[in-house]
Amino acid sequence: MSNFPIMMKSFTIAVILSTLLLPGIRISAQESELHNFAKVPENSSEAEVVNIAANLYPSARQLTWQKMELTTFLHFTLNTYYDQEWGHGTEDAARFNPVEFDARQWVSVCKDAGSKCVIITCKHHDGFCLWPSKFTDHTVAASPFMNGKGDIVRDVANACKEMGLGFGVYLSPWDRHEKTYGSEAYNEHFRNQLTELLTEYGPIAEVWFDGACGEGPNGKKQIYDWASYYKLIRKLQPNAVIAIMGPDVRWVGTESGYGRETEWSVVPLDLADQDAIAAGSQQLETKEGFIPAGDMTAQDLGSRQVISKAKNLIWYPSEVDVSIRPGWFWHESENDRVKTPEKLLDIYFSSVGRNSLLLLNIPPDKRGLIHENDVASLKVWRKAIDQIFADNKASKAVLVHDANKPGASFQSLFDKNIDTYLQLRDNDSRTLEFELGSDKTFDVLLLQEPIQNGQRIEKFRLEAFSNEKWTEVAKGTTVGYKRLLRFDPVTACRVRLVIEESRLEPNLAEFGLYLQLPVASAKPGSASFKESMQVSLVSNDPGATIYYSADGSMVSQTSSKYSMPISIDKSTELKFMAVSADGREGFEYSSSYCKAVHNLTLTNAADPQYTGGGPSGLSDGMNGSNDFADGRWSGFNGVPLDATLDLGKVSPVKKVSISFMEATASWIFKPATVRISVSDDGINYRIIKNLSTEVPTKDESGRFNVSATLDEKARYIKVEATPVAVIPAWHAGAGYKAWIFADEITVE
Ligand code: FUL
Repeated sequence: MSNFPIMMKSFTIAVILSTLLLPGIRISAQESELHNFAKVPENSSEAEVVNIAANLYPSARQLTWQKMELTTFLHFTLNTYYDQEWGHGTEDAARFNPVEFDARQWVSVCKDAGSKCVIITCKHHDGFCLWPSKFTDHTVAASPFMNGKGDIVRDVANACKEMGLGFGVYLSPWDRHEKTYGSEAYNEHFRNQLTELLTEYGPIAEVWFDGACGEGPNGKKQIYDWASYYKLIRKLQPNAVIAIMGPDVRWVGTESGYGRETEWSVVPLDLADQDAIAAGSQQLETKEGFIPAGDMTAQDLGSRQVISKAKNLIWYPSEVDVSIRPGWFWHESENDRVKTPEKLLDIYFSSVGRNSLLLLNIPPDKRGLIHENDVASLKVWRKAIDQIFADNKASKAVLVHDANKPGASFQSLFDKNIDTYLQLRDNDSRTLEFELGSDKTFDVLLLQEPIQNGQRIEKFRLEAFSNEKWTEVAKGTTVGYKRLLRFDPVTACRVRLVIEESRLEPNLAEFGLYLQLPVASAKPGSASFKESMQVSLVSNDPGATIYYSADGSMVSQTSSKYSMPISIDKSTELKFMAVSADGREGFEYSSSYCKAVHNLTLTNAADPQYTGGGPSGLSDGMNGSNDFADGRWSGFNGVPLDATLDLGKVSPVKKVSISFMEATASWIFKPATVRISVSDDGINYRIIKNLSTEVPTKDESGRFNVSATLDEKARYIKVEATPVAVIPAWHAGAGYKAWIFADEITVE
């Protein structure tokens, strides 16, 4: 583990989920029905196993699900009002009152973002139901929301229907409120609630079961009767996929938004009871279901090496779930931590572009609306995706390839339809050479396999012909439903795709070459200065025009056009955006330039990664946000903070304050000691505050503010803070140097 600040939350959840996968269940079904499940005969050779894997393909419901590409989660419950992530089950329903609730706003925001299905937390772990369930009192009916007459689930289901989106339900098996939890009666209770949701709200596209399983109100854990839940779902909503703790859709294994580079949809399913597996597979009108086994967080789930040892193989595709904010639920304090459109785009490339479906969480706020910041980020994100994928540079390409094969038509590679595809029957045809017509510039490769016939490609590369030679520009392993690769821009009029390895003959449904959006950047980036400074704006696209604003307003194509370095002599936030010659707008970026409030000197410079904007960052009039990496915080690793402010002349001083960050999970501790002193001559100091803190004994986060009030005159102010000696024994970084993060020193 490095000694840099790191985030640990998703790791914790990953562990919770991965350790809760349960063993199999005995149920029966006809194996002959199954084409997404196969038993591997004993003593099969690797080639035979690979042959079996390459012939598995998704069920109709799995295929429909995969084609959606993007779905959205709505996490909303009493947690939203209690500012927490996991409720205890004891929360008061009287607090639940989304007075501006507008399900149509929720669903239209999701739809505009490109989502094809909305999944709502009908019941989270706290047991509070967003519909008036007849089987518990802990529901919206007991809340002031619409005088107890409301039904959030119904309104969201109706809005989805109206706007043509699928509707899905998250029903947490773990229930910290329900008295019967921990007994067989709870299984009945859970089935009753499932039945309500599956019979009273129209078609259900997805049922999402969480793996988190803790204790109920009486301290007992529940043994879930999964098979009976699956049976019920298959009976009442046969088209619904059952996700995560379910047979149809697999959790990718992290909550980061990033899938595996090599992602196979066929993975081993090795349970002891063969009949149970056969019966439980996610097939057609299958009788019931099965519990997935194994560690979903492993890096390699489906390579030849892994499947050659399998006794059973299943088509079990991956879903990437991630929240647009740090938390799954809305928190006021996270309004400024909504993922940027650029981050969301990176997630898109790394989930949808890695053979997974992206399930993006957009949590409604206390008012009952999706917050403006989330809406704004989603809009720009969607526009970016649409702009990038609007123009396939290969769509007019001529395929230099013998296409006279049964069913072969190279036009099928550009028709955005995986039902039509090219069959690559022999070794010679595994190199597809395209003439693009003229020189084209591109930096994205898109490939899709017709997964209705299975997933086969194991290794490929893309080469471009320029300067009279072929050069490799990208390479990858699996393709599956969709593979997107980004690389440095290439200009060429001929390219070739070489499929180097495949399980049986490969099929290719789509081939695309695209160009990402132009990027603008400032040189230098955010900084603080004493008198004035010059800032240049540049773009990675030499033909792009850069627009900027210096008054905090959003940049558009009516903002100032950049032509020469900008001179800055007061604290300014510059915003800028590049627009390509063909009118494609890049993201808006910003850099802050802060004029030093006071002359500041540091005995130990801040770590180069966390300079707080430069040598005056601790006294530039700008406060750090809740994100230690926002560029405003000054970080000191294992060395004391020793700052001296010079007010220029002896002046009245009433208060001196400084803020520290505490984020022990990221190795950032509050200082062990803090001392503030003042002086008239910079030599003789009078101490006005001196304190020591206790070393934390568990993870802690937040701000730690220190201030001193006085009523005297001084010219120099000194702030000294020492770090804890080493990270304490209970911590993963035990024995390493701790960080101090500080911002901002204010003098009143
Ligand atoms: C986790 C839950 O514990 C979180 O609260 C959230 O619902 C996430 C999608 O799944 O397991």
